[in-house]
Amino acid sequence: MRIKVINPNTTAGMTAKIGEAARLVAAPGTDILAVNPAAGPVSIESHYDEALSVLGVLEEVRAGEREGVDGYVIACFGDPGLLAAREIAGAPVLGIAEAAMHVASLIATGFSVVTTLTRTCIIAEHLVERYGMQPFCRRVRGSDVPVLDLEETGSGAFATILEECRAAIQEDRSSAIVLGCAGMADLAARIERELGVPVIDGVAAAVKLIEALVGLGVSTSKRGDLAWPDAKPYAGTLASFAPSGGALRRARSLTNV
Ligand code: 2AL
Repeated sequence: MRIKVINPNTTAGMTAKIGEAARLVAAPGTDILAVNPAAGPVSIESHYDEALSVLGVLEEVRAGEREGVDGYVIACFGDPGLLAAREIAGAPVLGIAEAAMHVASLIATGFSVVTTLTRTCIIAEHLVERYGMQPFCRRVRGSDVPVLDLEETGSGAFATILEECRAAIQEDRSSAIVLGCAGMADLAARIERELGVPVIDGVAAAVKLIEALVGLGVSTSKRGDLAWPDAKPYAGTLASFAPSGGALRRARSLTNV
């Protein structure tokens, strides 16, 4: 099975770290393709960054459909472009926020999200609502660690995040932590050892859930709103993004029959 893990920002070092975290949990026989778009923000820390990252995510999913990958992970905690990606993919697509929150809700009655800049808390809070996680999510906490500080040894990011996680356990009545950034993927095991509660990294959670969905033989429904977008032309510099009505995937599955 091949899972394409898409880092929606353009920082290659973070993509490599995300790939390593994915490979650590992947089953034997699962290949992880960790990629990032060539163009776009170096980190995603605002609604604007997030909106502009979506084209790169969709470009990677379109390429993945041509390559015939078996599943996709959108490895940014805002789950940018998730439903659009599902529309254009025949294989299952998961965002790391939805994967992490769902896993946390299965092993604890209450969790806190610990994320990067406080200004991004609203993005996670909107996702808590969208995924129906209000009964489980006790609080979304900003650590005010910038995303790219997670790439710098000596930035003090680990200590700051650890203290925010400790405060979550003490103050929020939470019994699990969801890490609110793909750049924290390498911190989960250390924080878990320090605090003695489950710490969920969405990259690992999403990879295992994709393996489970593929194992169950289920994928995104192509009936209703997640059906292939209707074919139509797109104008100007976005002409290459014009939907083909799912012709590519349908042609491939017909040849496979
Ligand atoms: C993220 C993330 O996961 N990747 C990124 O660039 N920004 N999320 C966040 N809350 O800062």
